[in-house]
Amino acid sequence: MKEHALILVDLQNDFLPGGALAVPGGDDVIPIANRLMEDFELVVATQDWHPPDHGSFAANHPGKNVFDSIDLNGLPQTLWPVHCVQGTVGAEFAPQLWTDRIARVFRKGTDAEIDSYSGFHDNGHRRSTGLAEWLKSQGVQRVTVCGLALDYCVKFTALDAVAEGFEVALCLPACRGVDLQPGDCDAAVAEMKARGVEIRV
Ligand code: VGL
Ligand code: ZN
Repeated sequence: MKEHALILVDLQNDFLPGGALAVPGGDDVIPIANRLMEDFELVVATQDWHPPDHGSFAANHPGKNVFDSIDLNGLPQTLWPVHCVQGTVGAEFAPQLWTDRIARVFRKGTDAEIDSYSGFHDNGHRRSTGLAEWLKSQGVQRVTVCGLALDYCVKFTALDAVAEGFEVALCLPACRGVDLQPGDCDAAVAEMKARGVEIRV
């Protein structure tokens, strides 16, 4: 039997309304994610987990503003508000999330020098979080991805899952995006679809 896992992406306080990098409607996905977990034998979660000196924070680049684009150690980097700092309330999972159903948590963005949108690798594909290796060790061949933010961490996690050889579905009702530019979310969905991700609506 093909094991099918659910990957919950970054369901953390800082991405919910009132958080440092609030995704509009981010709180709507928590009850949907809770219900979705009941359909899976295996649930994993990613957690954005930055040190305070992380290079993706605008505050760490004097003269730069939030949402500016810079070169960070050779990679294009959008600058974000300080968010998901290790050990802070903002980095914790949403209190309404049924975390007892999560078998393992994979933290990312822990290296100050490079960001990590995907739950599998950093943005330079330099280091693995161990997620792909662990899923494969559990016999997983198919994953369903959902969470926050659709046009960043969800997208890159789904695309990396395809690259790792998994069959990938996206549960769109359990995602919300940033849409820094209008249309970003639609473009993200189109890109995932073009790369073979099954879009479930
Ligand atoms: C995310 C921007 C910065 C995400 C994380 O979870 O989509 N976006 N860090
Ligand atoms: Zn982040």
